[in-house]
Amino acid sequence: MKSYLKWAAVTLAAAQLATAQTYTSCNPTKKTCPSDKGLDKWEYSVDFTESGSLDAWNITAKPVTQTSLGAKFEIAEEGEAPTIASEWYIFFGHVDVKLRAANGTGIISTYILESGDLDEIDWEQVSTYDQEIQTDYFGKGNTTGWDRATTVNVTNPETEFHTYSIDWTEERIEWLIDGELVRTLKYEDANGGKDFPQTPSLLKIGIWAGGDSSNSEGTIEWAGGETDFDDVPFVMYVESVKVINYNPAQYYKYSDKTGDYSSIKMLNSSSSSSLSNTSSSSSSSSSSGSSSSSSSSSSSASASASSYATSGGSVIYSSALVVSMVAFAVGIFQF
Ligand SMILES: *[C@@H]1O[C@H](CO)[C@@H](O)[C@H](O)[C@H]1NC(C)=O
Ligand SMILES: *[C@@H]1O[C@H](CO)[C@@H](O)[C@H](O)[C@H]1NC(C)=O
Ligand SMILES: *[C@@H]1O[C@H](CO)[C@@H](O)[C@H](O)[C@H]1NC(C)=O
Ligand SMILES: *[C@@H]1O[C@H](CO)[C@@H](O)[C@H](O)[C@H]1NC(C)=O
Ligand SMILES: *[C@@H]1O[C@H](CO)[C@@H](O)[C@H](O)[C@H]1NC(C)=O
Ligand SMILES: CC(=O)N[C@H]1CO[C@H](CO)[C@@H](O)[C@@H]1O
Repeated sequence: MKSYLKWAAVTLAAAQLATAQTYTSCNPTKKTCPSDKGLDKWEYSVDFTESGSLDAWNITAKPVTQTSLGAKFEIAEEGEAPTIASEWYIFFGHVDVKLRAANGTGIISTYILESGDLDEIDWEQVSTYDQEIQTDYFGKGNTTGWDRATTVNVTNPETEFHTYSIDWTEERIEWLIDGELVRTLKYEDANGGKDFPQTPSLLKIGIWAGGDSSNSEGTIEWAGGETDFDDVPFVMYVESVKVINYNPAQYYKYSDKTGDYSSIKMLNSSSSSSLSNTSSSSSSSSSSGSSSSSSSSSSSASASASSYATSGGSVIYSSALVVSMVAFAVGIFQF
């Protein structure tokens, strides 16, 4: 319920957002963007207790290291906000992240799904509150309103590993802890569907200091007080990640600027012949109806592939960008 406060911080920092971890380099509801690179298989999993397991991830802010307890996200001094991101997008799916949150005051252990047009689904553990975690979501970067976040009880999240899950279909989002359902958001309950997260999303995992004294008062309050950097290190461990992509494809293309899931085309570029008639056989058991959005087009597949390769264009300073940053707020502290 308090998480709206954090957005206040960001406006101030807008000028610094170019280095944000959580930004959109191109918002497909505002202009034509390169396609998103998809996870083109049903299932992906990684065990971060194994050496080399971080290699397939984009470490967008250091330090993140591989250890016997899993991927270690360590804040050892003010300004650090270690973060990793997947190199692919998923389009509805199931995510399990087994993690042990950081302790301290004002340290946020988080993972989010986030799309190019700033749809977002969050888990956020605020270290100040030792037996809780928050769920949250945003649709197309809309941060107005007061009722998106919820707080959920969880036993000892900072000393025990728990599996925090998101199960995401075009009908509803479920948040689960160790397999137990703790929240359901229906499509129609998110501003009539308009603000329901529904576009291909990256997975981002990280920690940051919401209680950094340079943050706004509102952010520090949300984080439960100022972080005392004499207490470092603040450490989150992520043991494993398991992802099911309900609509596997090599590329996702926004066919218009609505940001509606039905506008997303799923493309496989390598074998264009096998594309057009795949009628989304993605055995999406829990995402009935997804096939309606699966019209793939072989002719545009290779074009989208090459445009993706040349992606990485300039950052757009949209208001949505400003907004999105905060779920993670990472880049603010990098100066
Ligand atoms: C890794 O992250 C950086 C910074 O956010 C981004 O520019 C780059 O495109 C990402 N690489 C991949 C493969 O996603
Ligand atoms: C977290 O740190 C605070 C202050 O240092 C301490 O009082 C508390 O017991 C710690 N909680 C856990 C779960 O380790
Ligand atoms: C943003 O969210 C608020 C609260 O749910 C809603 O009233 C408003 O219409 C939304 N704005 C847009 C542009 O969707
Ligand atoms: C969550 O924990 C608080 C404090 O222990 C307790 O009062 C509340 O009833 C719990 N809520 C649920 C849903 O278990
Ligand atoms: C793309 O290829 C993957 C892997 O073969 C397959 O699972 C998926 O259904 C295909 N998607 C489309 C839209 O053709
Ligand atoms: C069985 C089937 O759906 N065939 C279609 C495959 O795609 C081509 C081109 O879009 C259609 O013409 C076929 O009808």
